[in-house]
Amino acid sequence: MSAALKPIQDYSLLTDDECDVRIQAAKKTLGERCVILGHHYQRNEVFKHADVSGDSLKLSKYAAESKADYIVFCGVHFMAEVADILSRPEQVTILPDLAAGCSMADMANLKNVERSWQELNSVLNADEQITPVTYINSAADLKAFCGRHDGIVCTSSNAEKVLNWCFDKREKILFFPDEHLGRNTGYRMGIPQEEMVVWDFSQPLGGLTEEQIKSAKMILWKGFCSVHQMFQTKQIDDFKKKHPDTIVIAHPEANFEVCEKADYVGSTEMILKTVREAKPNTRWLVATELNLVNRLKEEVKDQKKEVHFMSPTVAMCSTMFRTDPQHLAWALENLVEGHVVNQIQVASDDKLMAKKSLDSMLSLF
Ligand code: CIZ
Ligand code: SF4
Repeated sequence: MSAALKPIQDYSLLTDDECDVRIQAAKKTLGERCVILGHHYQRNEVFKHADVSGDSLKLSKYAAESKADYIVFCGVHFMAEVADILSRPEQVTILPDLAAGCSMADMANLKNVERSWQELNSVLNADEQITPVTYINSAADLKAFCGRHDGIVCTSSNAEKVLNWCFDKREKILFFPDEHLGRNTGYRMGIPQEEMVVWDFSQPLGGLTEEQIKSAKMILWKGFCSVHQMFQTKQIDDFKKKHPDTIVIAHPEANFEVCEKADYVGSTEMILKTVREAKPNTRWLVATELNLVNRLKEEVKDQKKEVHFMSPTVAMCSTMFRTDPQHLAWALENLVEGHVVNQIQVASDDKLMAKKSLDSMLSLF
C-alpha cells in the first residue's frame, strides 16, 4: 500500500540543500518514468535539476517525444498546458506550483477575445478577413479560439514565418496577447507603423475608429510582459557611452524603441545561440529575463565574452520564480509514492482545437 499524500506544508521549512538531496533521490527512484523540464527563466536552484532546458516549444516537443510517464514542467502554466496538448494521452504533465502563471498570458482571456471578435465583425467580416494569432504565452482556450477560427499559434522564434502564413490566407491579423512581439515582428517584415493599431479591449471597438480598423493590417492586443517592459533605450545609451563597442541583443517582448536600437532581436534560444557563437572579446548588453542572463554571463566568461544585463534594476519573472526546490521535491516525492499532484489537464474540446492551431504552426517547420 502506498503512503498517504504528502502535504506541501511539510516541505516549506526544508532548506534548498535538503531539497536537493531529496530531489536527487526521487529522480533516481523514478528513473526514466519521469522527465524534468527547465525553462530558461527558471532560477538556478531548480534549473540544475532539469533533464532538459529550453524555450517552451522545445521543451514541449521534447516531452511529447520522450518515453516518460510524467512530465514535470518547471516553467509556467501555459507551457504545461502546451506539453499536455502535445504529449500522448497517457502521459501526465505536472506544474510543481500552480501559482506559476504568466502575467502577459493573463492579459487576454476568452471572454475579452470573443467580445473583440464580435466587435470586429460589426465593422468587417472577421472570419473572412482576419486571421487570429496567439503568442504561445496564452491560455489553452485562446489557442482553441484560434483553432476554431482557422488561426494559428506563434512563438518568439517563428513569429515572422507564422505571420507570412497568415498574410497568404487573409489580409489582416488579430495578434494577442503581446502588443510588442506583434509590432516588432510586423515592422521587420516591412509593415508600416500606421498599419499596426493597438486594440484596447477595455474600450468600445478597442478604442479605434472604423476607418482605423479597416485600414489596419495588424490589430495588436494591448498586452505586455511586465519583465521585458523594464528595458528602456536610455539604458542602452548610458551603457554605450561607457562602452561604445557593445553589441545589444533584445527579446522581441521588449518595446519597439529598444528593439530598434538593438543589433539583434530574437527569442531566448536565439539569444543564447548568438552569444555562445560570438567571437571572443565581445561585450553584450542583453534585454531578457535575469536568470537566463546571469547563467549566460557565467557560461561565456571563460571565452572572454562579457555579458551585461540591460536594466539597472532586477527584472526577474516573479511567476517563473514561484517554482522552488520545495515544490519540486514535493511533486517528485509524491510521484514516488504513486500520487500525482498539480496535474495540468486541458479540457478535451479545447485540447482538440488548441492542437489544431499548434499543429498549424508546427507544420511550417
Ligand atoms: O517561448 C518561450 O519559452 C518564451 C516565453 C520566450 C522565448 O523567447 O523563448
Ligand atoms: Fe510571462 Fe513575461 Fe514571465 Fe515570460 S517573462 S513568463 S512573458 S511574465
